[in-house]
Amino acid sequence: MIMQNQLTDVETERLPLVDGDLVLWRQVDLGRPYDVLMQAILDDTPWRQEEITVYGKPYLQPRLSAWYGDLAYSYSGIMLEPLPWTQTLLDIKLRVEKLVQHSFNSVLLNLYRDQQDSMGMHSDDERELGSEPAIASLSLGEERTFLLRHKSRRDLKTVKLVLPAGSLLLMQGQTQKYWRHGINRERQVCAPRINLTFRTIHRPAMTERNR
Ligand SMILES: O=C(O)CCC(=O)C(=O)O
Ligand SMILES: [Mn+2]
Repeated sequence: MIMQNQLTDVETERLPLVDGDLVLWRQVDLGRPYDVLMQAILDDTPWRQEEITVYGKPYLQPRLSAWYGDLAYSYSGIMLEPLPWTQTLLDIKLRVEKLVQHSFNSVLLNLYRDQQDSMGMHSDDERELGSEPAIASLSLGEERTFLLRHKSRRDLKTVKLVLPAGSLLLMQGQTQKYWRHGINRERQVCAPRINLTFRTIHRPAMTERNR
C-alpha cells in the first residue's frame, strides 16, 4: 500500500509483513546531500570496534559503532556509555521523528566499512526498549541488503530489502517479537555504509544479547 505522509511530500510505503509492521521511506529529505552528511558523520564519530562475549568467548564485532543518547546501553557483556548528541545527529533525529511520528532518546551508529562487515540476525527486543518498540533505521552510503526472518514460521520466505542511501525503515508493532533481522557479508566489493538506528531506551539496561 502506498500512502502519502501528511507532514512532508515524501512517499511512504507500508510493507506487508505477517506478524509485523514495517514502513519504508525510500528517500528522506535530510536537509543536506546524502554524501556530504555521510562524510561529516564518518569524520566526526569516535568509531569503536566493540568486543562482545558469545558463549564465554570474546569476539570483535564485524563493524564499527558508536552510541549516542541520554542513557547507557548494555548488551553481550559490554556497557555502552552514551556520547553527547552532536548538532548533526540532533538535526537528523528531528527530521526522522517528524516523519515516523515517534520520539527517540538514543541512536546507535553502525559503520559497515566494506563487504566483509555485517550484523548477525537478531531482534531488538531488550526489555528497556519496551514490548513493541518503534525503531527507525536510516541508511547512508553504499546500499546493503537488510534481511528479515520469522522466528518460527518456516513457511515464510526471508524478506530482503535493499536499503539505499537516504532510505528510512521503521520497524514497529510486533516486528521484534516475531522476526529477526540482520545484514549479511557480500561477495562483491562494497563501499562504506552508515546506518543510524533511532530507539527509545526506557531505563538503564542490564540485558544480554548476542549478535
Ligand atoms: O544496519 C542495519 O540496517 C541494521 C542495524 C541494526 O539492526 C541494529 O543496529 O540493531
Ligand atoms: Mn537491529
